[in-house]
Amino acid sequence: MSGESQRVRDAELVLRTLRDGTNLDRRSLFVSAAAFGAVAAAPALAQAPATAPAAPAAGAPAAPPRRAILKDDSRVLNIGATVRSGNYWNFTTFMTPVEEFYVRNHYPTPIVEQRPILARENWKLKIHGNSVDRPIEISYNDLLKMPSRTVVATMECHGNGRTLFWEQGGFTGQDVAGGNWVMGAIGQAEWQYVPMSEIFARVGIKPTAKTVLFWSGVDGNDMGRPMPFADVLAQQNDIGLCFAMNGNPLTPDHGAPVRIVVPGWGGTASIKWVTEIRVTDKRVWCRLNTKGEVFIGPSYTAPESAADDEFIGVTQADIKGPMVTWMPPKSLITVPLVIEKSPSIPANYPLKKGELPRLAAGQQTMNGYAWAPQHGVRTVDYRIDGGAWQSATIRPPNLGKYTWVRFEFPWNATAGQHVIETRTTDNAGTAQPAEIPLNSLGMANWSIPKFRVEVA
Ligand SMILES: Nc1nc2c(c(=O)[nH]1)N[C@H]1C(S)=C(S)[C@@H](COP(=O)(O)O)O[C@H]1N2
Ligand SMILES: [Mo]
Repeated sequence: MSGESQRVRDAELVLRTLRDGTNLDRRSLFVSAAAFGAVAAAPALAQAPATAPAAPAAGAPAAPPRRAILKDDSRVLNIGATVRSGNYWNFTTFMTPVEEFYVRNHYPTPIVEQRPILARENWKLKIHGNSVDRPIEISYNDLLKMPSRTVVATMECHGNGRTLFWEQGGFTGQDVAGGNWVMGAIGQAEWQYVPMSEIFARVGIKPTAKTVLFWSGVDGNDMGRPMPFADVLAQQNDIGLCFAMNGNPLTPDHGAPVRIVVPGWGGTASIKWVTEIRVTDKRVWCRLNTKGEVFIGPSYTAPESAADDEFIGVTQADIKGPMVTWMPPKSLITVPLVIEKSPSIPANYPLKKGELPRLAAGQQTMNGYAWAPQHGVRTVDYRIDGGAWQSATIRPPNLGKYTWVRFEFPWNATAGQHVIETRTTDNAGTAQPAEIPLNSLGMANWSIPKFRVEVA
């Protein structure tokens, strides 16, 4: 089957699944594995007590400071002022509820009261550039009138798994800098979007097109990212202007009213609060593709720029390494990773520094997630205490290459400490490696994760 017909088939399956409930109804995609009748003896994790907030100082209470992220912190992991990770050890559902979805902001979530352009009735998107035949400006209502599609896809920050450099890669906080996401900067949602193919047909693209610049400029004046036109064209039905997540309008934290979604690429390509798309015959450099979200290290070579390239807020000297693109194959089991060597530990992490998660002895089912959005998941393997690799069972549904799959395997846990490793192999035959070379921003660590547990 050709890639295109496979994709159309996947899209039809998703639509049938979500709209008509032919195979599964929408609700079933959000219920836990146990409710599907899978073996229910999931390991019980010891829960650390929540840290009590500091008591307010005596006197009249000050007005609460403006929150940088609006969603409720009770269901996400607070790893920094503008960053929330997912509590992946609690994940059970195929789709990630929006309230449990990670948020990665370079600046505080912009709110309508401060940025009126984000109100649906004010929002405008400019589509222009020297490789566009008929520049247009469209409103939110114009966008909703255009043909849209849905895709069920993971969204993952490139920095997800940075923790593995510190905990098992032998690197320090000096070698690798950035937020300690652990493994929760990933979620899966149904994204509804107007595909770029519609936009391109409407404005007309000249053969000179080299770059598509997706630009916000609302949360911060350097927030936007160029994508090679050829890469957008190759996925022109899958990349688009997204206005709904899991069937509801986007929330402010996730880019309301409209964001870009680039399925399969690291989250940084999926520009939130988008206001402008520019198609140009120049290569374009800005913070995110020069020094912000790039591979910097001895095994990577920085790309070279040409004399007529365009620079937005950066210079040639800022080009430090190749930009991040597709997310590689990865896997996890729903057990919190032991954190003992990382430079920091998230305040509301369920384990203290160096503490191992505790499981009950006996026969149980271990659950996990695997994804490989460039080619799709072929197999998932696991091993215990460095023993032989064995096949995990992949649980349906699997809605195509952009979706993650849940997997499980039985384990008869005996008392003592154990190490569980998981490994995804994708449909191109690429398997997660034991280690990956250093990159100082800690991007895309896809090495085999080691989950240490204590069985009592
Ligand atoms: N305008 C804007 N878009 C942005 C960002 C941002 O800070 N500002 N962060 C990017 C990064 S690095 C990621 S990983 C994703 C996160 O999307 P989410 O917060 O909806 O999960 O948004 C991307 N789009
Ligand atoms: Mo990101």
